[in-house]
Amino acid sequence: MVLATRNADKVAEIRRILRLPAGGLVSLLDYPELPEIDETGLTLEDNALIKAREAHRQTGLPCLADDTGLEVDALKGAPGVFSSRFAGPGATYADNTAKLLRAMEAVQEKNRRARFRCVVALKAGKREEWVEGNLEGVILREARGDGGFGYDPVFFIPQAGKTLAEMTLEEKNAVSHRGAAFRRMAERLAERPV
Ligand code: ITT
Repeated sequence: MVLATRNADKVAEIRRILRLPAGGLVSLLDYPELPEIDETGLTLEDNALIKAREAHRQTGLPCLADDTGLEVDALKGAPGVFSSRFAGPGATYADNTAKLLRAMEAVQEKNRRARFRCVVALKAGKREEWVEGNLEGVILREARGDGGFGYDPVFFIPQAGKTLAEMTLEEKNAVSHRGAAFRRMAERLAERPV
């Protein structure tokens, strides 16, 4: 199976979620010659399917894709499907997080709820399926911790008393949107292999 992503942070997490050995997960990082996939969809489901279909077309192999968005209630669900480009094309994780904190400066504590939503799509021959995993949390006013990636340093989990960036990889995977979604997809594949 090919994981249709070039995000090395996602690959590292997914490898551990699926308990695969080092080098045991092939991704588009292993196919540098293939062109970038345009994420033209308006929903996470659309973009996950676009990535899985296109990688399947390019490689001929069964493909899985992950599309993830941070939905902030006070921003009416933004950045959502635009999470990777919130601060513009080519934005870094730090640029996006800084823009998020600025946009939320005037938002009171009780209104800072947000969630990560991760959609994982499968494309194998004619077969197309997708599953979802969610994680609820609160956006802090400043970054805490240096683990994880993306918006993790400002995403606080009240039940854990930590941000995702203050968790170990195992702790994050046990509670995360991506952990839930990939475990669901692994169950589907165990019931009905490709
Ligand atoms: P691929 O499309 O190649 O998979 P990407 O980084 O563009 O890589 P997405 O389109 O799913 O992936 O963008 C989601 C963005 O949301 C990502 O760039 C991060 O900024 C953020 N993100 C995704 N998962 C996250 C996580 O577990 N924790 C924190 N931020 C995350």
